[in-house]
Amino acid sequence: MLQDTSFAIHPGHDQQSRPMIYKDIGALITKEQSGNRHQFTCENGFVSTVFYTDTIVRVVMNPNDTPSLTGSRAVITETVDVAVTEEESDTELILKTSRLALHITKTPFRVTVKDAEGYELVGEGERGMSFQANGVVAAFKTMHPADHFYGFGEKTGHLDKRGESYEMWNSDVYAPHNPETDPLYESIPYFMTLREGRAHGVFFDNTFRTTFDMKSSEEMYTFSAEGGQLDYYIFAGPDPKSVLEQYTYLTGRIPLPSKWSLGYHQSRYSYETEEEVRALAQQFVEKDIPVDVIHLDIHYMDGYRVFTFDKERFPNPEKLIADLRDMGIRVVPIVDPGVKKDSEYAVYQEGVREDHFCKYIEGDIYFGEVWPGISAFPDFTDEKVRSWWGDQHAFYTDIGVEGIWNDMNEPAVFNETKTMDVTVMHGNDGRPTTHRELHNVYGLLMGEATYEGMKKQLNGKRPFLLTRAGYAGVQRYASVWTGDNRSFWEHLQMSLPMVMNLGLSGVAFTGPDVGGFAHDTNAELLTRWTQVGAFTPFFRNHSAIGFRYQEPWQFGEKYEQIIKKYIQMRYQWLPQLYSLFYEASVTGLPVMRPLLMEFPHDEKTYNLNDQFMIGDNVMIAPIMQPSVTDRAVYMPEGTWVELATGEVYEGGMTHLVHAELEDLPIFVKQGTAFMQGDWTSNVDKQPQNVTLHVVPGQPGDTYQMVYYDDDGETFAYETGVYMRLDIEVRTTEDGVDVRVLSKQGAFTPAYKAIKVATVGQNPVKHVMINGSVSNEPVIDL
Ligand code: MIG
Repeated sequence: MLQDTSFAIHPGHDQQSRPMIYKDIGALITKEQSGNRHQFTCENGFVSTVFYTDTIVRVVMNPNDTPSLTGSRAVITETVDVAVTEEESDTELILKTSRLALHITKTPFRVTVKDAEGYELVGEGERGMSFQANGVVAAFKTMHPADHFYGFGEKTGHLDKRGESYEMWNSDVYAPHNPETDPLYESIPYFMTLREGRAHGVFFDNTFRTTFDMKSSEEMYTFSAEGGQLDYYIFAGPDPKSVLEQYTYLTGRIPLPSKWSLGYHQSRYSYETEEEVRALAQQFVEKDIPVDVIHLDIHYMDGYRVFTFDKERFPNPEKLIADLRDMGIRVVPIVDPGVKKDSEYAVYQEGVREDHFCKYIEGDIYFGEVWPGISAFPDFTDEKVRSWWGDQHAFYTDIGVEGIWNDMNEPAVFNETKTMDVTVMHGNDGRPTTHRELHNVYGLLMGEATYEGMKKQLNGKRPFLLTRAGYAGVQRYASVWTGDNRSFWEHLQMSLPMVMNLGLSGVAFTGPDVGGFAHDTNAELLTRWTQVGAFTPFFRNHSAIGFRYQEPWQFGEKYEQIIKKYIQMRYQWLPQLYSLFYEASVTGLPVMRPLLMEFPHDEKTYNLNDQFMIGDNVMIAPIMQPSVTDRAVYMPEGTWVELATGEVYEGGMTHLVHAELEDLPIFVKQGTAFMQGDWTSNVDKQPQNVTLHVVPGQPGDTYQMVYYDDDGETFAYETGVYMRLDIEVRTTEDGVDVRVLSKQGAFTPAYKAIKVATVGQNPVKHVMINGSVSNEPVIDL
């Protein structure tokens, strides 16, 4: 029939396969300047450059209009006054700060970013800023033979991303998580390049679906987006740590977490009744296995309606929460964004009446199917909705909840596309636009709503938020777990580079489901995974419905004892970990680090996937294969002491290290020190004794560290109620010399002194504390 109508000669018929052509920005025509901002009009579009600091520059290209510099959901920092000098010739323009130089050629318009010494960071050559008629914007950048790429948030595969390409589109991916599975739940369009020991960073602040291609060419890498502006920031470095400090200066750092959130978390999809939760808690107490948090997955709700409890399964949640709290355990319930379409359900009623749900442009609410059935989705892109949603959490905080777990916030929807219709219109705080543009920030803004709401309700206590989806800046509100992995050894292995790259992307508080979520775990895997989990920033055992239960005691006495030992070890290390979390909250540096962060000049570390650092001096080399009790460990520069055996290893080479199932190889660099506390009981998490363990090195070795402590749960530290010790440890001819260089803050811990002990086989005749020798050395507080 169609042949008979004009449809037969529809103009779009042959358009599908037409290749899209990139249009180059073309030659520079005119330029203007106002303050930190330079504005360029080119043949085919417009470019702005803005210096944020002397080490951060923003470049924005808009094909159609003068670039807009507002509206970012990731960036929280304004520009500062930066001294910029300008040199111009017929062919070139150079804009320079003390640390960065933009070399701009005029015909064609190309921007190459160098450091002050003229070393190229991000270069453009034959191709530069480009776009397509369909709205795609793209940057083509020179790839150097020695470039290695890191970051990109939550990605599978190895640490070094050279030779890979990635997409950013928050996606609910149940279980596969193969090396090629991409994208996952988080979109962090940021990476760091490491080239011969020197590092710089690039943040592509575009919330559309973006692509990063370090694979298709050896000469060039590209990043592109389906729409919006080509809007990116370059961070000068010059080393991995300064790059991350610069990136997190722009997008924010983690809030200092409560101590309890750094303890062990037990979860299951789901502990289905109050009795089950009580019995679970009781088991931990009886077995004397420390646990700080039990998570409640979706079964606690009444028909999966958020902000409700199922009255049969959980008849008295307030009492449950209070009783668990007396046992030293907090309850963290899950909250999904989908609100059940049910005209008798208060949250839905209010959402409709007050216009809080995402809608099509024509005014109809968008409905999608998730756990509760047909559901509406709050429009977190509007402040009024964020504050409404935040307020709803009084439902939980009123009965003693201090932490929330956000799931399904990509948002995940049970349909072909796995998410909301991209034509849905968001309010976006007065700048309405489609879900296609804002999809990747939905989870971030739900996190903001939840965190800020809880913070208001908790009377000065620190909220804990765990999220699955996010965008750059998510670290300001939430810790991130890496979603639905499986109980495979391969997933244990892959979790290390994934968590390390998240850390390099500003998200310091992360971890995978220990033991694996889907699939049946087994005794050995759970044991080895718990050893790693004891040192990942977020430490939660979680498993899926229909698969084996995997609490610490599920595989018999032998395994239970080993698992218990490592959960306890987590608590012994808490003083050290807490100090590192403090550092992360101040500098953005992750707690768990790839070796390249500490040894950026050592190329052997550039793609070292199966070892990691805790801070700058502790290295962990876990066993992540079945039946294996020996492994190769690469020791970077220095001399390393294995904690359990006292064995000393020379750096700059690989050693074979033995580790039975009960052993986790932990090495500390000689000439450094670390802090541990006595683990006491489940209820009282404040350490009674804290010990500074000094690992003597060569005479003259000096090491500086920060020890931080406070009440662990309130914001009192913001008004000075904390204790920060800057400690220097020096190895002398016949001993060690420990000095407190400074003590700050008004917090007085329960322990009155810090013991000082030495580790390893170097004979130590005496320990000096602040200049005097002592037989029982302590740092008095
Ligand atoms: O796909 O709430 O990633 O941790 O247990 C099911 C049930 C939805 C996905 C989460 C998982 C959680 C599960 N959720």
